[in-house]
Amino acid sequence: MPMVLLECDQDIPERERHIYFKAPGEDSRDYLPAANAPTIPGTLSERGCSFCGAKLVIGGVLKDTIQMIHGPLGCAYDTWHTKRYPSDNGHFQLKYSWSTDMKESHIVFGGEKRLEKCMHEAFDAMPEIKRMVVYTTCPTALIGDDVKAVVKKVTAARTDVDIFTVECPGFAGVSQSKGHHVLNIGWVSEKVGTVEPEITSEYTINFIGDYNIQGDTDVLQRYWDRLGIQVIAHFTGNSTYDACRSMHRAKLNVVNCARSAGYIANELKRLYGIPRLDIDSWGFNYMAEAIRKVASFFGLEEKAEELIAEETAKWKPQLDWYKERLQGKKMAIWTGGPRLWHWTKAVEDDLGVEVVAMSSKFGHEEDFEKVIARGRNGTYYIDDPNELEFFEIMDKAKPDIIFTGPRVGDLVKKLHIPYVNGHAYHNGPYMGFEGFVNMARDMYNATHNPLFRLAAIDIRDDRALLVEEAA
Ligand code: CFM
Repeated sequence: MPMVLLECDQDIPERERHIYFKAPGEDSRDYLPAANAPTIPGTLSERGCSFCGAKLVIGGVLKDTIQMIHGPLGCAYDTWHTKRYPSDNGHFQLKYSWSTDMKESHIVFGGEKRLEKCMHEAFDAMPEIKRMVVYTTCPTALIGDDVKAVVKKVTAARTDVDIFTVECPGFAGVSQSKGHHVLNIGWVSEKVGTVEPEITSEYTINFIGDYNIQGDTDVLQRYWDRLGIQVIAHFTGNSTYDACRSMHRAKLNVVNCARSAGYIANELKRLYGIPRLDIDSWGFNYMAEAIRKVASFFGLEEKAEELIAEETAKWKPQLDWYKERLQGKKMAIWTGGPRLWHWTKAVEDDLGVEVVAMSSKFGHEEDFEKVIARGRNGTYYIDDPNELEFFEIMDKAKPDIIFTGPRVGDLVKKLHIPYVNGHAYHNGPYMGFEGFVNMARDMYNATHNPLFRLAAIDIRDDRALLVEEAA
């Protein structure tokens, strides 16, 4: 009985197809959870919308670009500043967001004029910024505003600007995953190949599917620099709009998040013949393996070994200190999808932590293939979970720590289980050698924090206090 029908799902038995419990000796190919499917009516999904997948995850990371969101104010507000992807130009992209603030009359009479006015206003207000991404949202897509025609007009009036249009309203797909796809394909077909980069090394890569969460990109950039590898474009951590237009000139595409950006790597291979190399950037073993793979493509094996030895000598003692104290702890990962397969073996091998439950909001079946192959027996694998399932699984799996976002994090607090932000991190970066020490430190601080035990005491009950004092 490897697929699981939870107690709370008795009224929506279709949910059984989405929850797998891995047992020894099974052929897991027979039991892949259904994924990337429409959410079942009756279940309160934790998913985001397709527009969010394009804007919050990929487009909004660009550090020199106006993000014009053609829709009601909430679409702009709710995809702004919840994600921490800093940049080396003063975090322009974190400070600002733009909305056409569509109201009822604009919906009735059309919003094209309003969009045109807003685009000019934004460029006038920020004269040093010459790049813009315009997004449609549910209402403006439904009323049929011709955004591309407006972009054409504005570009004709301002010859020094470049504008990219993302037509991916919230309802375009079953989750944010659709937004990744639309942005990837749109960008590679309309923008890649329109700028020529300055080539400074014979070893050139694009680093794809890394969004500089709390400085991840910066850590990896130091490794590429030491190997003498030039990064033509980061897609899109700490990146400029124009760097991403010159991706066609790299010799290799190195892919971290295959879910959100595997599409552009595949297209770059198809259109320009650039090979794709997937890596894992979290964890000591994985990071070393990644550096070896990239270096061996260019014949830089020796330099790679030096780098790995140096970084290991510097950070391994700290990692081991945490490993000693985290050994045997149980962990749940409740995020988007890829971090499940990036992390489960990394925390097991490098920290001795067992991952006992993993849920993916929008991963596809291929993500479940990867995570089930890498994950342990006796672990739950869940697609598109709801809140009641979360509580029931936590009760069964009993993790000591949960990696998830602030929304599920609030539920976690009610259970008096420590939580670490698995999306934007607590105190990152988490990638690379030093990053994984940060991740271990945050796990240690969370699991050893006495507040969680104290917070679980009902202070209305004097006896509980007495028991606590006696302890
Ligand atoms: Fe890729 Fe990401 Fe992730 Fe993701 Fe995300 Fe994310 Fe995630 Mo939150 S791009 S798929 S859409 S690794 S925002 S930085 S943490 S759910 S597992």
